[in-house]
Amino acid sequence: MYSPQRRDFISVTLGSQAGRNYDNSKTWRRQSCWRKWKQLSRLQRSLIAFLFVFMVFCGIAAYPNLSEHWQADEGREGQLKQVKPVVVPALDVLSPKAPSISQPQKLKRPNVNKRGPPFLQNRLSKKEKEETKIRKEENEAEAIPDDKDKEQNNMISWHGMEIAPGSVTVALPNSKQEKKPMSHEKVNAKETATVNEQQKAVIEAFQHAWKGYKQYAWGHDELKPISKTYSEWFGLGLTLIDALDTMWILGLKQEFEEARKWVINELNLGKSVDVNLFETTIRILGGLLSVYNLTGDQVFLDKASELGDRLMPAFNTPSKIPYSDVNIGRGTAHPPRWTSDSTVAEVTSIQLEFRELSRLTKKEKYQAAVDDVMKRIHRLGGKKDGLVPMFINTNSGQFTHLGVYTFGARADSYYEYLLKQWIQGGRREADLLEDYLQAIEGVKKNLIRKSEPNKLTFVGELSHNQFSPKMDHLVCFLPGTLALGAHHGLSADHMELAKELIETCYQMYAQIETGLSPEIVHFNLSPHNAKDVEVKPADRHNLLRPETVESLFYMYRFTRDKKYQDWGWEIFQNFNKYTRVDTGGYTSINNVRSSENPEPRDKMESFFLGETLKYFFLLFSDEFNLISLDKYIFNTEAHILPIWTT
Ligand code: DMJ
Repeated sequence: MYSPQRRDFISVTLGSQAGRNYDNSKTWRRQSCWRKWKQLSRLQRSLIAFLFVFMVFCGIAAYPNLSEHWQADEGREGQLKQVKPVVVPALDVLSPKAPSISQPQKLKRPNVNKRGPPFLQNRLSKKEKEETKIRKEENEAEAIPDDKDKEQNNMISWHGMEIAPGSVTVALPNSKQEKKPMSHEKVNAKETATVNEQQKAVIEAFQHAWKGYKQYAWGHDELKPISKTYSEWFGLGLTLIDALDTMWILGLKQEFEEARKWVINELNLGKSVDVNLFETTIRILGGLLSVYNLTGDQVFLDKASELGDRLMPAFNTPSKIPYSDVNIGRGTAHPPRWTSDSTVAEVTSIQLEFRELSRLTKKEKYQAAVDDVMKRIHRLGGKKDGLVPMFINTNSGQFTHLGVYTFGARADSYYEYLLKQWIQGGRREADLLEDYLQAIEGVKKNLIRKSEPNKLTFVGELSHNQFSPKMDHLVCFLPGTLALGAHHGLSADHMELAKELIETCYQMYAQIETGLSPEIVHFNLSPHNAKDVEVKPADRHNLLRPETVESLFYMYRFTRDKKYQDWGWEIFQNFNKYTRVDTGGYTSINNVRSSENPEPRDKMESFFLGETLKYFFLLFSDEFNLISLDKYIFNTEAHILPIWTT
């Protein structure tokens, strides 16, 4: 409340003004000010005069800084006005140098709004501080984006969630850079993005496949599109989970939401069922981790964490080399009935996922288990120039069936995961790199040949020193992996080999009647034969596999040579021509050599949605930061995991 005295003062003042006709004229204001000035004491007038002079002085001193600041602001505004808004919904990633109009508002969102585990957010902000420090020390000429650029790289999805951090890789290696901690950049996603005609065709294909799955196989492992039913492998909704991150990337909001609800309400990881450790890890654990990393939605990390725990009994073996099978409900594990061997590719292609699970949960046990497998294999005898046999015994921990070497089934992703673990871990784990480099020298020395008459470079197999010109379609992951290694600073020779091999993989489609590759080809080594590629009757099937499309994606990203997109488009059209089922879904086929009757097998593998269509979508994109290969790696099932920065 006011005191009575104060109230009087106010009422007198107001009363004198209220009694006037207030016209706000300059004359009235001038007269009133002058009268007030004269009413002041000499001391009051001197004080006011002094303050006035002081303020004028300060104003003159501050002028140069202010004017710079204003000029800078004007410049930024000018820049923002030039950016065109984008129109088509799909998740996309901005180039660090291409801010959108909406971004500055997003920057103001406080950190607390970030979804994702609190420890991750804390680490991020610490990391950002460290980076600022490191950046200040770095030479400006390294052209690292400034903090504003970094902030503009926050990734916002169409759910309004900020995407959990990726990390950064690096400008490529000189030894000085190798030793520095890698800086962390967040990535920005537009809520909308341009999607070109080819990408739209991929979205349509996905929706067609999803339509069949939803109608006839919802919540089951695989769609049988011809018989309009499903098949069960583990009973864990394999296709649905494999497809989650693809839907996210393609911007299929409604489908994603429905699938997410199924994961929350229906996915039962406690059921008593024997699952294959490798397949469950790459498809389900990898799928859950990927979509968690893209969305920051805790539900996916919780499920991943539960699954990780349920898979851990597989490592309870005398050698610590895991069994192939685990009952996730009962917590028991065992090898296949007929042997105590595990497949080398299987026990060495679960590492990216278990390591990432440790990072996210801060529980070391997952990473410790899989790192132990790699260490043992690193030390093991029985390799040939870095090439590994296909089997390893879970009791002795030794390789078995020595003398047979392939880059195809049962060994393939061992090589892929050597490189990708090295990249995932920030390119520090020297043993992984050493094993990878040795293996690539080993493949060059022992398995690479050229076919006749067209001199296609291919990767054959070795069985007890006998060379076989047999190449699985699975081997077509290799050009992509070689290119990825070269991008991360390994020898330029790797890129040259990658270019030769991707040409061969493309020819495995182009030289076949349906334009689709068989599962296995035999290359011709005789100068008297007319054709490079031969297909045995038992190998004529096509399972909608991704490897060639995967490698085309890497090759296009790194070379920007449009021919890789063109080859991919041809293959995509042939999938549509020969494997699309009218009532929904796509089917694997038995005979790629018959365009008249390719013989549908009535099965849509989960990797068609998880991998093949995802790689097509990314291949056709010219947004080179859409899932940047400097920030993410793909697991062997095309699930997206961040490259670590610490
Ligand atoms: C997928 O499950 C994975 O890509 C795996 O590495 C190999 N087989 C299929 C795809 O062909």
